[in-house]
Amino acid sequence: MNAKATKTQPSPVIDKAAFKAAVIKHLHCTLGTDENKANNHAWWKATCAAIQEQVLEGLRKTQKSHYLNDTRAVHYFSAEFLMGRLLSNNLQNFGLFDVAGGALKELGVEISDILEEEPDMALGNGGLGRLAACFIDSLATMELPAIGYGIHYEHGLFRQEIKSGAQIERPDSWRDYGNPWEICRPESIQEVSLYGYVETKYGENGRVLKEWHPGSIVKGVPWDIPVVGYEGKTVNVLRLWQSEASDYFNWDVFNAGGYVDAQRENVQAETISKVLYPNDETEAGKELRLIQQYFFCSCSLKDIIRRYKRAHGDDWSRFADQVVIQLNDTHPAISIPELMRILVDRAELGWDEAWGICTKVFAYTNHTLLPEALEKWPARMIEKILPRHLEIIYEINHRFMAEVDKKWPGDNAMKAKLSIIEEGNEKMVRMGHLSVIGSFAVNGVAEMHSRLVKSSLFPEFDELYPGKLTNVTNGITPRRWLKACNPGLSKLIDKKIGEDWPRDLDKLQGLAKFASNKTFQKQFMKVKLENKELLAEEIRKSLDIEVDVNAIFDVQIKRLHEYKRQHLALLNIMALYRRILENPDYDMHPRVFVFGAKAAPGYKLAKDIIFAINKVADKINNDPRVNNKIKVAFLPNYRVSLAEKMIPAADVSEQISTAGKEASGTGNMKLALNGAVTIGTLDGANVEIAEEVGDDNIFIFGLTVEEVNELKANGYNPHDYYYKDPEIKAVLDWLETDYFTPGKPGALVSIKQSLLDNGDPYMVLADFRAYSDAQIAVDAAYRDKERWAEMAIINTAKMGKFTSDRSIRDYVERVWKLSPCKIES
Ligand code: H53
Repeated sequence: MNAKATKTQPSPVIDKAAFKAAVIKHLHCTLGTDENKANNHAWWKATCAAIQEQVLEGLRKTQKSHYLNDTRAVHYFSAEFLMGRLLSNNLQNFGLFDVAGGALKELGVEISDILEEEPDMALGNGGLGRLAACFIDSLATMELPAIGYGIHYEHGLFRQEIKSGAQIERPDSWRDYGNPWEICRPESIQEVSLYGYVETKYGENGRVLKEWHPGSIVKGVPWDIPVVGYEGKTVNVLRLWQSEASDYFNWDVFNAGGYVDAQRENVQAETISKVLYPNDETEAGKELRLIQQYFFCSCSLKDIIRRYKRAHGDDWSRFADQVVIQLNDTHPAISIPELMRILVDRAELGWDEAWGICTKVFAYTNHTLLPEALEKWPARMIEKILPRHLEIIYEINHRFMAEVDKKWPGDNAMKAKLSIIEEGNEKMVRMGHLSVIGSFAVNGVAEMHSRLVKSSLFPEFDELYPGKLTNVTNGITPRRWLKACNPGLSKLIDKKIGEDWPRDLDKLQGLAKFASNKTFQKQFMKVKLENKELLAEEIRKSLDIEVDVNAIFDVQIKRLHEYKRQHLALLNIMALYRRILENPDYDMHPRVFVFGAKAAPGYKLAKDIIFAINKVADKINNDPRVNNKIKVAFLPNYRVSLAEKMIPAADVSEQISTAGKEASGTGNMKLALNGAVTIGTLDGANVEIAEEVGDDNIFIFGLTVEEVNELKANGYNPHDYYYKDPEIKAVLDWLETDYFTPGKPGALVSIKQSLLDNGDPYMVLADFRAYSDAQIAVDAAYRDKERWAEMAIINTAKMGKFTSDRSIRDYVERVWKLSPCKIES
C-alpha cells in the first residue's frame, strides 16, 4: 500500500497565464523580438527573465530580513563554484517547472529544448567546486544567512573535444551572449593593491606603523548570482569578482598619448579573472594564480567589513560574532594575513586583539592528502606581489614557533616540521599550516579522510590544538541530483512515500520496505530503463555508437587522475575483450562502459589514458567477434549538465581509487542516490556508503589503507604481479603493440611504463585481480533481475545521510553556530 502522499511541493507563486504573459513581455521588452521571430535562445532568455522577476523579489526580501535582524552569516570563500545550469533549478524551487512547461507549450515551445540552450556555468574543476554549489543550495534551502564569494572567470573550465581519440581543449565562453542571472553591482566595487614596497614608520608612543605603497591597483567588480532555496523563500547570493583596471590609474598615461601603455595596464588587470586554472588536485604554483586568490579574498573581506561597519561602525568587538568565513581548501588562505593587515595596519588594532578576531572568524576545510595538491608558495613570490603579507606571515610564524617551543621545548626538528615556512633551496610558505594555525576549526570531508588528516597529515597540530580538527562528511543536493535530473524516479518516489523527501532525505528510508516488492521493483527498473534509453540516444547522437539498453550501464565519471584509476577500469575492459577473443562463448551479460572525464591540459599521462580508452573503444566497438557483449563510450566534455543525463541511467557506479587517496568523492553519492550499485574500494565516503547500504548491496574490493601502507613499506614491486598473473602481463604487453593504434606501435606504451618502470604509484596492478573478480560478481548479480532491483532500491533508500543539508547541519552545529532567519514577506 502506498504511503499517504504529503503535499509539500513548492506551490507555484504565479499561474500559467501570468507566466505566459511574463515570457511574452520579456520577449518583447527585454529582448526586442517577438513570438514569430524568436529562436530557442531567445525563448530561453525570456523564460529566464520571467522567473528572474520572482528571484529578485525573493532576493530583496531576504536581504532586507537579514539586515533588519542583523544576522550572523557564513561567508563561503571558494576559488571554484561549479553551478551548472540554473533555469530548471530555479523553476523547480519556485514550484514553477510544470507551470512554465505548460505556458511554453501554449506558445509552441518545448521546455526541454530551451533548457538545452543554457550554457553550463562551469567556474570550477570538479568535486571541490561542485561541493561549493551544493552547499550554497542547501544554505538557501535551510534559510541560513550565507554568501558565497568567488571569482567571475570570463572563461570557465575548458570545453573538451575528442579528435582521433585525443583530448583537445577549447575555450569555454559561458557568458558570450549575456548571462540572464547575474546582476552587476557597481556600487560595491572594491580596490585591490598589488606589488610595491612597505614603509616602516613610528607613530605615537613609538608604535611601529607599516605602510604598504602598492605598485599597482586593480578594481574588483562584483556580479551577484541569486541562489534560490527550495520553495523559494530564502534567496542568497553568490558574489563573484571580476577584475578591471582601476579608473584613475591609467588616465595620465592615456592623456599623455600613451594609449598602448594604458591598454597594457588594462589587459594586465583584466587578466586576473580571465580564466579558471584547469588543474584539479595539483598546485599551479603560478604568480597569476596567487594574484587571483588574493584578488578575490581581498575584495570579499572588504565587502564583509563594509557591511559590518554599516551596522556596527568602528566597534570591532562584535565582528567575530557576526562573521564566520569558511575557507574552501587553502586557495583562499591568503585571507588570513589580509584580515590581519586590515585590522593591524588600517584599523590600528593591537596584534593580539587582531589575532583574537582572526582565529574566531576563519574555519578551514581540507579536501586532500595528496602532496601535489597541498599548496606552497615561494616566499619570494609572495614578497614581490604582497610584501606586507609576507611580513605578517613571518610574524604569525614567529609567535607560533614560540607556542611550539612551549609544547616541545628545544625540539628544533618539530619546529621545522610545523613551521609555516619550509626551509630549503627556496623558502616556501605552507598554506595548509597557515590555515590550520589561523582557523578555529579544521575539517576533513569524510570520516576516513578526517581520521587520516589527524593521524598522518596534521598529527602534531591535533596534539597542539585538541578538538580543532573535526569531520564533516560531504553531501549533495537532492534537489538537483534526484528531483530535477531524474523526474521519472522522483515521481515514483513521490507516489510511494510522499513529496517531502527533497527537504528531508532520510524519508527515502521509507522505500526500503518495498525493496523486495515485485511490483515496485518493476516500476523502479522501468524508470531506470527509460533513463538508459535517453542516455543511449545521447551516446548515439554524440558518438554514433549503438548500445543495447538491456546491457549493464557501467559508469565512471570524474576528473581524470591516476589515483582515480580509470586505467584500472581500462585494463579490465581489455582483459574481458581478450577473454572473448580467446573463448567466443565467454559468458557475460552485455555491458556498456561509459566514461566522462577531463584531464588537466598539462597532465600528460591523464591525456594518454583518455587516448587509450578511446582507442580501445574504437577497436572493441567495431569488432564483430565481441558480438556486442562490450561497448565502450567515452562521452566528450563531461560537465554538470551531462552528469545530469548520465547519473540517472547508471546501473553500476565505479569508485575505484587507491585506498587513502580520494578524500570523499561526491559522484559516488549521486550515483547511489539514483539507484546505481557501487563497485568500489574502501576509500573516502565509499566507506560510509557501504555502512549505509550494507555489505550485500555494494561490491567492495581491493587493498585497504592499512594494506596499501604495509605493501608500500615492504617495497611494492609491480613486476611481481606482471610476472605472476598471465592476464595482467598479456594486457600490458598488448598496450605496446599496434593492435589498438594500427601503424603506430607504442602509442599507448606510457601507461605500461607508468605501471611497471615508474613503480605503479597507485597500485593498479596490486588491485587488478580483486577488481576483475568483483566485476565478475557484479555480472552474476545483475543476471538475477529481482535481486539487482532490490539492491538498486536499497541504494536509493539508504542515501539520506548524503544530502548536503545534513553536511550543512553538521557545519552549523560543529563550526558555524548559525541560526536560520525567517524571511518576512
Ligand atoms: O574535493 C571533493 C572531494 C574529492 C576531492 C576534491 C578536491 C578537488 O576537487 C580539488 C582539489 C582538492 O584538493 C580536492 O578530490 O575527494 O569529494 C569535495 O570535498
